Amino acid sequence: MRTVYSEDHRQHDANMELIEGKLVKAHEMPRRADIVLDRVRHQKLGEIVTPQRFGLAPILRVHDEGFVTFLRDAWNDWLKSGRDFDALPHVWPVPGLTVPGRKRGSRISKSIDGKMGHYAIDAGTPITAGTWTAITGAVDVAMTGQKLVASGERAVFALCRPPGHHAGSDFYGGYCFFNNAAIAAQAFLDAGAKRVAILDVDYHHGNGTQEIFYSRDDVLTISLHSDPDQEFPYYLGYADEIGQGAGEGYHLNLPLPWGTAWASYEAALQQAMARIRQYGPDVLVVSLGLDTFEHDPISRFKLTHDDYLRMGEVIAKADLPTLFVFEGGYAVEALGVNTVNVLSGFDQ
Ligand code: SP5
Ligand code: ZN
Repeated sequence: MRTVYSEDHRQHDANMELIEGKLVKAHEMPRRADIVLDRVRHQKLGEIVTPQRFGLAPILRVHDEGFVTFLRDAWNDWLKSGRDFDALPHVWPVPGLTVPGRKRGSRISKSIDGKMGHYAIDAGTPITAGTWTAITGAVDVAMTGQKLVASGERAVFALCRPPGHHAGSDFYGGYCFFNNAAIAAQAFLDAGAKRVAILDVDYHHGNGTQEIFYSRDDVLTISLHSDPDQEFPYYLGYADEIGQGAGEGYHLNLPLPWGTAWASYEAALQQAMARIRQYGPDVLVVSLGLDTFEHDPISRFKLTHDDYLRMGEVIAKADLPTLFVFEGGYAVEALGVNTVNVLSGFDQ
C-alpha cells in the first residue's frame, strides 16, 4: 500500500491545549506523523508519495466559505490583537447570547475572540502560526490519496496531520480544522462514485463527518467510539442519531463504554461491516484513529498491538477500494506500530 505524506504537517506545532479545564502540553504533535512514517519505511509497507496541490476548491465542497476565510486569517488577526502565543477560544455564543429567534451566525463579532468562539467547539484546539499551511497540506495529502484510489489503487494511506473528523462544515475543534476524510469522500462522489462509506474507528465520535453528511444518503457514515455520556465530544455520537430527511438510516453510531477491549469492539466492527456490505458503496474511506489503544493517554479503550492487525483484516473483507485517512492516537511511541499493523493486516 502506498502512503501519501507531506512535511507541511510540521508547521502545526502547538505548545499547549486546554483539556478538562487544565492547560497541558499539546497531545496532537508533529512527532505523531514522524513515528508513523518511520514505521511505514521500516516495515516496507510501500512507496511514499508526495502530494499534489489542490487549492481551496475541494475544501469548499464541504466547508463554509466564511469558516475557511476565518481559518486563513485567524493567526494574523490574533497577532494584530497583540498576542503571539497559540490562539485558544474562551467565550461561546450559547443561544442566550443571541437575540431570540436569530440563527447561529446571524451576527459574528469582528473580534478574533468572538470569531473563535463562533467557529470553535472546544478550547483544546490551538491555532498557531503554521496551522493554515499544515491544514491545507493535510487536505492535499487526503486528496492525493483519493485520486490514487479513484484511478484504480486498491488501497492508499493518507498520512494527514492535523486530524479532521471533529471538524464540520463550519466549525473546528478536537484538534481538527478541515475534515480530510469528508473532503476526500466528496471528491470520490465528484469523480463519479455513486455511494461512499466512511468508517470511523477513532476513539472519539466522528461528529464533524456526521454533521457534513447528515441529511444525505450518498455518504454512509459509521462511527465506533467511546460513549458520549462519558467522553468527548459529549453532545453527539448517541445511537439514536441516524440521519435526517434523505439521510435517515444512512448514519450509524456504535457507542461503546470505557474499558472496551477487542471482543466487544470486534462485534461492533462486524456490525459496521455488515451495514457497509448492505449499502454497497463504490469506495470506503476509513477515518483511522489509533486512540483506542490500551495505553493511550487521553482514552479508555483496551485494544492491543495485535488487535490492530485483526482490525485491518476485518476491514479488508469488505473487498472495496479503500482510502485510509489518519486521525487521532496519542500514545506516540506506539503509534507507528499500531497504525502500520492496521494497514498490513489489511494488505495481507
Ligand atoms: C482527533 C482526536 O482524536 N481528537 C481528540 C480530541 C480530544 N479532546 C479532549 C478530550 C478530553 C477527554 N478527556 C481526557 C481524559 C484525560 N485524563
Ligand atoms: Zn480521537
